[in-house]
Amino acid sequence: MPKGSDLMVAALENEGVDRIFGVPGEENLDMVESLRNSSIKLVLTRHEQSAAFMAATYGRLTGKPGVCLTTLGPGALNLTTGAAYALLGAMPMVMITGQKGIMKSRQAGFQIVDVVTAFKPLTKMARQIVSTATIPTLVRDAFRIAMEERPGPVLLELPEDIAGEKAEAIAMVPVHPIEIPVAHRASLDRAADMIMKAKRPLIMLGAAASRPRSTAGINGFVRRTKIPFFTTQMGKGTAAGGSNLYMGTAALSERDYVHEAVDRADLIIAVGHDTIEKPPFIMGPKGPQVIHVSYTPATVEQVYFPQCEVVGDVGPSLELLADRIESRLPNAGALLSLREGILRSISDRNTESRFPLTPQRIVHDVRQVIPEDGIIALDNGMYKIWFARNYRTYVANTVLLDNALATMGAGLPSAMMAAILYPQRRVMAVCGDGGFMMNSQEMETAVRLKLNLVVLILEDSAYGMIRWKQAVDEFPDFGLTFGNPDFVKYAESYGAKGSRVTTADGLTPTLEAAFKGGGVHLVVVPLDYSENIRVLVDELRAKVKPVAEPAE
Ligand SMILES: Cc1ncc(C[n+]2csc(CCOP(=O)(O)OP(=O)(O)O)c2C)c(N)n1
Ligand SMILES: [Mg+2]
Repeated sequence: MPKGSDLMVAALENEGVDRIFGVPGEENLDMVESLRNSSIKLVLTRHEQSAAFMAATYGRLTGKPGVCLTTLGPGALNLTTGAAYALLGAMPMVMITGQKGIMKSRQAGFQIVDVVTAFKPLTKMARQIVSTATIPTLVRDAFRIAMEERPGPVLLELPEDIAGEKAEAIAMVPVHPIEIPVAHRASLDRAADMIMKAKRPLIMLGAAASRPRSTAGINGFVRRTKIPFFTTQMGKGTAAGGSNLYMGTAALSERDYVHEAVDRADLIIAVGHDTIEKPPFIMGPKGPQVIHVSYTPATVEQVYFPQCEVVGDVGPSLELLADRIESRLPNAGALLSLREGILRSISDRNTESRFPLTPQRIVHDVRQVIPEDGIIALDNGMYKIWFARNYRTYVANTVLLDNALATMGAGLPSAMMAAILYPQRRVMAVCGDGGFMMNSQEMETAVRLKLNLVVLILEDSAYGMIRWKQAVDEFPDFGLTFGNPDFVKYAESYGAKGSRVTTADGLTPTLEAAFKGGGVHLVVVPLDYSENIRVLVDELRAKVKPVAEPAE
């Protein structure tokens, strides 16, 4: 006779789950035993937060929910940041948490937190399982909800006594594919009409354009219409950045070089834009008109209020749109003349031999050692803006960055997930010295899993991004610097390798050697953030004049 946890694990197998990330507690012991007898691997992490970051990244990269497991109270609460990461980032994830028995309790209130209520605002669905009979349907429903557009996290709480209870052998609910409807003909006609009338059209690729299912149709649309495109930070790579239609990435909201094109455009076709991202441009009364093309309708914001919406499965809908307008766009390339100037300004001084290295040089050197399909996963810090702006991408989802919750601490776990999924590709985590230390304990997990992974740490002994904002706002330099461990010894203490870059020309060969050597290799490089003010404040203020009146 099966017990509740056996049904739970059978339901997860029915969904095709191959790994569960987490830290069990005593309330999960039936579940752990059922996992031992299953095809699913239990991957222990050293903090629940990183289990959630890994599961969310699994969802982001595969389109299928990643699964994580924790105990009740303290373990479950450690998932909150990961849940928010998946919710804002639209990453499908299923969290399974334990709980004390619900039929009788001999431990009074010990460790009990109302986890389901705590996770309501952080999930698409949060439910306690109260009977073994409902396990197959609840699990099926949880996976469907996590995967449905807009994807996100769900939580199932499995109390200890339900997990251990003898149960009837209940049949699982078979899984079948679901196609997303294609956009309505009327909306496609309206959008086609606007695009054909546009004098200076521009395409923008946003976060939802990076869904694994989206990417093929988007490339075709760009190629067939020949309209130049730019990307948001999370839309990087969806169409090849090496193409002669790439105009740049909007890492700032206005007045960067790419905005020279945005401000001159009279129409922006925003593909997959999700307003959880820091705005890639600011709509105003006089700026360009916007067509929103995505799986779900636009969220209207002060800075984003499209005049036309094409809602449906993005790839096939764009194919139908391209059918209507291909070869009928005399003005398609109107903004292309700006391309060379924008890209030249962005790559300015990127081979400068200064030590400590400049952010531009670091981005340049990293690109040298990462093949087109190689993956970099960024943590959050000042360097994210430089990578978003300067790093050219050729393949979708090869820059994993979080411009949604923008939490520190996810860089290493998300890189680890990418290294597990794509063992044949080069994978690198890029972390600040602040963000790395928020989940650095996972170096042990990476070594234990025998991953091939390079972890690049950018050392400025500060929470550099906040220190920069402090300076821009003309506050005195205060309260944002710290000391670091000896990162090389720190890596070695985990059984990983460690190297320190000590010259301007040392980064590329050190990274190359780290990849060639295999295993987990931490590389620490000191960087000089004085470029933040020189480029992102002084230079842009002086050189980039807004064309349209900025919105209030
Ligand atoms: C969990 C979390 N805490 C605080 C912040 C606010 N924050 C954003 S960037 C940053 C500094 C990051 O420092 P570091 O990782 O060293 O990167 P740097 O900017 O120095 O390159 C801070 C504190 C955040 N985004 N996430
Ligand atoms: Mg730092």
